[in-house]
Formats: sequence, structure tokens, C-alpha cells
Amino acid sequence: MTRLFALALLAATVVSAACGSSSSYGSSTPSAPTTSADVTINIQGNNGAQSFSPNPSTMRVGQRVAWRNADSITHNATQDAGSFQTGNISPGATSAPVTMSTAGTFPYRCTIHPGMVGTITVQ
Ligand SMILES: [Cu+2]
Repeated sequence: MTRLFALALLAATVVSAACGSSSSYGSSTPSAPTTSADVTINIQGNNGAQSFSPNPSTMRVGQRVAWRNADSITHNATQDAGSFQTGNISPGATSAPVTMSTAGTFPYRCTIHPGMVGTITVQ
């Protein structure tokens, strides 16, 4: 009995800790409930600098960004200098959030289609 209660308490603590670590910026975009990103960039297709929207994208240090694949084929977002990568994102799926912890300008592309380019500016 006591052990069961301790387990329940532990689970509740883990859940509340996970909630507490996410920032509370109000997002008006109707994104998937599994995504807790502050900014969502849509992947629109293999179309040069128009592949990602918005592009360029500006955010603040500490904000989290995710990419939503609105196209019908798989893409990814991979930073040119290797500071972040989403891994492949299936059509209709959204990447795990990436925390932008350093200020600067970060060019990225889809490594499957290297002509797909975008830039994130972190302030
Ligand atoms: Cu691609």
C-alpha cells in the first residue's frame, strides 16, 4: 500500500516537473498537442528559400522551435554548422522542439533536398 502510494507520488512529481520546464508563451497556432514549441515553421515543399515559412524566422534565446511538414514527402531541417537537426519528418508530422539557446544567425537546409534553405535569427 505504502509503496504504491510512493510510486503514484513519484509519477505525479515527474509529470509536474515536465510541465514546469516548458515555457508559457501563448501560442496562437493550432499545432498538434504533442508539440510544445514557441515557434512553428512550416515546411512547404522543395522550393528554395520559399521551402520554409516563415523564412527567415526570428526568435529569442531560450525559445523552442519545431518544424511541421506540410508537404507530401519527407523533409528535415539540419543546421549547416551542425548546431541542430530535426531528423527526418514524415508528411504531416511535426518535429520535436529544438531549444535555441544561443544568439546568432543559423542557416539550415533539408539534407534530402539541399536546395531547401532557411535561416533562423536568435536574438
Ligand atoms: Cu526536403
